[in-house]
Amino acid sequence: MTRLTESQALDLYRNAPLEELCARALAEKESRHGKSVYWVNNRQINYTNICVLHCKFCAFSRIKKESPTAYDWDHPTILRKAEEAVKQGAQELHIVGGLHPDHPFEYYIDMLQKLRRAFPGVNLKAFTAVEICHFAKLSGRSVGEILADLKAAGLDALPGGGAEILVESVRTEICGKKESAAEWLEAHRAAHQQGIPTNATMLFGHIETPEHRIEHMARLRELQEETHGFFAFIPLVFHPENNSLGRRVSEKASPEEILRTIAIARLFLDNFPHIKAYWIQLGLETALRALHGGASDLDGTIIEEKITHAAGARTGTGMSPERMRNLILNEGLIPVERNARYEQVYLL
Ligand code: V47
Ligand code: SF4
Repeated sequence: MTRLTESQALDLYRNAPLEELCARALAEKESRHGKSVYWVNNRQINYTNICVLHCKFCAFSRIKKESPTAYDWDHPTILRKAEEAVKQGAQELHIVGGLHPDHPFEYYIDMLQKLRRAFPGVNLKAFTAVEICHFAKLSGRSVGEILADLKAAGLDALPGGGAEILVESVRTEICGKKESAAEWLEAHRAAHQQGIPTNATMLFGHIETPEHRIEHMARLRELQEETHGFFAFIPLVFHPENNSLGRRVSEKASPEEILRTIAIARLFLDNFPHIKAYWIQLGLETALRALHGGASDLDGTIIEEKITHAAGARTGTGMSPERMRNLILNEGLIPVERNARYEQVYLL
């Protein structure tokens, strides 16, 4: 397939009939992955909701440590949650949280070292680019040094959060104090250069336009061309409850809009191995439809999730591995269990 230009992608996004768009994206997905659909037995650990920022779309964070709903799990609590997951066969711990004002960088190194020592076989997919930049600022060190120390402590991969929309005008509107688009991309470039694979998200369905979404994907495609360090692209559906942006945008993206976004991502991001249908945010029904329209990954069993649920997600959280496998089989597709590094898991 010849590479889509931004204007061709925009034209397809706006004008192609949904069925045709999905069929084209499915053909592209099948040419790489056949009938396989990847999933992971995982747990999210959102270790604190205390955050120095106040992004307008975020219902999860608390600025004041004294707030009755603020929390900051200590290391024994984090280890207990990890242990519960590992006992259930988890291959990945997805660890992200707010930008805590006080914890020194050593606190996070200590967290990873304890987890690595206790659970040598589990992948640690931890800290978004925004957290990495926060650690760098707090400790007065470079992003590269921070990543090297985290890798030595056991980090396997970075999750894709914090990207939002990688267009400065939109970023200023929705999360003006957050790292810039260039800083987010630079942190991922630095991770890839050190052999740390990462994912990339896109928060859509708020004030951004289709042009912004394509520009976002274009910046990712460009970086991927240079580093080949991204595994998956994950469209995140803006949830409007309990956050100030939701007062301006009260409707969630429709299933059609979601399916179009997944399909365009598959076609435009031709150098990304995986497009993820994150069922927690898409809703299970739409996530399963997306498997027939370009998506190759369903994310995981999750167990616990706080960020989207604070903003009104109704999808529940825990899903058993058996249900995950059966859902994929029922779609006529082949479930492939993976870890955070997309290595296939063979259960003995
Ligand atoms: O960074 C915050 C987003 C992200 C809202 O890398 C919201 O495998 C919707 O990054 N509505 C966290 N989204 C989730 C995330 C993620 C999820 C699954 C897999 C991976 C991966 C990464 O959630 C945040 C932010 O962009 N978010 N508030 C909201 N109201
Ligand atoms: Fe803090 Fe992340 Fe929420 Fe922004 S999205 S306020 S950085 S927890």
